[in-house]
Amino acid sequence: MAASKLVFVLVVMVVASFQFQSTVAQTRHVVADAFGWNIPSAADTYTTWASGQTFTVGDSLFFNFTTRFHDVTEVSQAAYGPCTIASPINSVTTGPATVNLRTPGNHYYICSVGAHCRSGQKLTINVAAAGTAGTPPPSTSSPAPAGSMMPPPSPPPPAGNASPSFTAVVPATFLAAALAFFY
Ligand SMILES: *[C@@H]1O[C@H](CO)[C@@H](O)[C@H](O)[C@H]1NC(C)=O
Ligand SMILES: [Cu+2]
Repeated sequence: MAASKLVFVLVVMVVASFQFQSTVAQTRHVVADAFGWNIPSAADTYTTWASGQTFTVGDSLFFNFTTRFHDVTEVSQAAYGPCTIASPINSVTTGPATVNLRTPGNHYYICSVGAHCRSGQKLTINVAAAGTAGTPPPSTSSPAPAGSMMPPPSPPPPAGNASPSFTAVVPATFLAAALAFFY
């Protein structure tokens, strides 16, 4: 029957795309979206952007800037606050630049050109270890505004389970296999 074949094909496609997402979830974060990596007009431009992102080892940051006008300099936490550029961890001077997030924890990026960093061209992010989805970095969630009609966010999955892909993918695969058998 045509309709049931269509349902089967749809189920297989959904399952296949879900498995792909679960196992190869590497996000490319375009820093500040269309604004790119420039001197912001508001001091909290990059803080606000980062608070809406979830960073995981294996992801990358895309800093869109024009070579010689800006750079991406990774610094220590101590250097980040006062915008010290004396002992950078790493610096990329050619833009646009892709920075791969290889280690978990906090990372600090500034622009070392002129007084750009002190003007707010600085970004700090918290990178979660790979395979720890469900344990979001601390202090990224904010309470819903008073009077909001939005339901509270759903609780995270139980802590300590190996990975979301196991619990979700195995039954999905079984379902797809069962359907393939019957159709
Ligand atoms: C980078 O920024 C420039 C200037 O805003 C923009 O024209 C260009 O499309 C951006 N490039 C990418 C790859 O986002
Ligand atoms: Cu700059």
